[in-house]
Amino acid sequence: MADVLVPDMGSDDPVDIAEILVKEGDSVQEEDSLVVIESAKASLEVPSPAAGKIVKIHASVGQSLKTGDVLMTIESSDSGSSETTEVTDNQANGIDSVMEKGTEERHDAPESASTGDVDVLANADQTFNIPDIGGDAADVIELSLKPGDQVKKDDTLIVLESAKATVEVPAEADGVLVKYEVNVGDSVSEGKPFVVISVAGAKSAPAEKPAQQEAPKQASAPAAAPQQASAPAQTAAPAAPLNTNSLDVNLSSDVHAGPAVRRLANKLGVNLGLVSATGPRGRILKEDVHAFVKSELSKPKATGAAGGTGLPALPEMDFSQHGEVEEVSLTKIQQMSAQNLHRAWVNIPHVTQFDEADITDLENFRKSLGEEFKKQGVKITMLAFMIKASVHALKAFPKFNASLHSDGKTLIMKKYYHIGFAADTPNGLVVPVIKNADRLSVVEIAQQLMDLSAKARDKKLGPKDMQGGCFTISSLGGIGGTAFTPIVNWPEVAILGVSRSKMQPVWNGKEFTPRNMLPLSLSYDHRVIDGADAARFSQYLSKLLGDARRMLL
Ligand code: CAO
Repeated sequence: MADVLVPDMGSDDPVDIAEILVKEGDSVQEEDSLVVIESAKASLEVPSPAAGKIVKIHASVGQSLKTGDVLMTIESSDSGSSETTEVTDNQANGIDSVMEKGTEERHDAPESASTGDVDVLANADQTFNIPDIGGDAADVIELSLKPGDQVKKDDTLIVLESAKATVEVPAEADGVLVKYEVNVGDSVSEGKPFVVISVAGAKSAPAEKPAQQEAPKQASAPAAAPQQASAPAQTAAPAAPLNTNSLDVNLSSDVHAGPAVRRLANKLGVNLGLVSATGPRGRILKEDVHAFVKSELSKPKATGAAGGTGLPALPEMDFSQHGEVEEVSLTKIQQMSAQNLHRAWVNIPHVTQFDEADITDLENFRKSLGEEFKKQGVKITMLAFMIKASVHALKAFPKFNASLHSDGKTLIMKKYYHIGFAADTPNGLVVPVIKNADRLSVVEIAQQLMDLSAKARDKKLGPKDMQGGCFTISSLGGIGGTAFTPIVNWPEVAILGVSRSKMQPVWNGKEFTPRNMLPLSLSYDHRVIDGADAARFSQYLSKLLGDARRMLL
């Protein structure tokens, strides 16, 4: 038996049980998430210390507990082990370290510099690094302050989100924020410099430039191409890719709120950007979210607007008056997909271009490879060829490998070719990304398709597996259907839907011949791509699939 305890979250404050992800009697694997706990500064999924069965759950949702309190008891499936093991914070992704270790991480602090006369007590720029975040990389989901802001020790500087936790990184000293070294959307890990603070009262040589001078200079300089390229992550329109880690960014990238508040807002469907903050430094408190909901509910329904968004409201329905019903919770992935798809749908003017490709020869070729590669454990599917062909089409039509800047005036043209594919899993839809598909052979792509699909089904995809996509393929060919209208996976500008191929009579100028025709449905962002571009792109793709030798050209 092993007791799972509340890990040290870096302070003596109680933590709330936000979610219990298992029930008594459930079998779990080592590292499966058991409970989500939240403090004022972080939320964390507590992992299982071992494979086994949940014998007893001692905590309930909403309960406040302290470090060391027992959350649940697990019977380890390792029957050889009879000792009682206590699961403690060392398995909880190092959150305690995040909170405590920061003070050891100060770098580049200038040594005390003597002027020859007297030491001058003045502000000095110090660069601070990302503290221990439990080994994994995490995404920057919020820059909580801006250059020129006064910083008090323990003020939140940035918010990070990894696969398992959301963490606010606090300031270690008072001062003035000079600049951030990272952007929202960046993936960071321990040791990466992330902020420069002009620390109050630090000793500095008088020759050193006042920290504040640097920020305005940067701001007024014309933006160079690389700076523009990183801009959308911070300021882009509120639509989001189908990954499981972007919810907070897109709900509220410009607001100042802790993980608990974000989670509450998420649960209530509140856009934090619309909530008035009453906390220090414009920080949104839970009370603010509740007040916002209350005020929205008290608004006369006649306005017909949902949450002040201008969208028509969908009324609450009581289906039980018509017959028996059952309420089933959506999985986390389903909830996030729903948010992301909805955002993309309402923000992007979609058009879908339908086409078909004659894959008779390609399919025969693919089948001829079957046995040979089966021995090597690789199944070469049509999707692998589609990915390869898409890379060629993106090269020929670079606008399809772009993202629209939030200013609506600039396209960010990508010089890399990362292709996502929609994968249907028992927990919902995910989009793993095959990186640098242009450098991979069809066989290597097929191998990665197998590996990433297996990871998706086993819930083993990390944030990195789903980030950075340029273009997505959603293949329903294995299931059926003739055509569909996929939703663009923002910030991409196009997505290719593939339906089931079938033998059809095709007129070759003299007679009808049986050909294997593959239906293609290309949805695109009409702000970026014109209908004529889409028709040309589809035709190009269709020709490539019709004669795969063209991919050698
Ligand atoms: N036409 C005819 N048959 C097809 C086909 C097509 N377009 N695509 C696949 N098939 C066949 C395959 O050849 C395979 O047959 P065999 O087993 O006889 O070889 C069978 O269908 C199953 O293929 P698959 O689905 O296992 O393999 P895949 O590479 O085509 O797809 C994956 C992999 C992960 C994309 C798929 O399993 C999946 O999850 N699809 C659903 C995606 C989805 O939900 N999209 C909607 C998102 S909302 O926009």
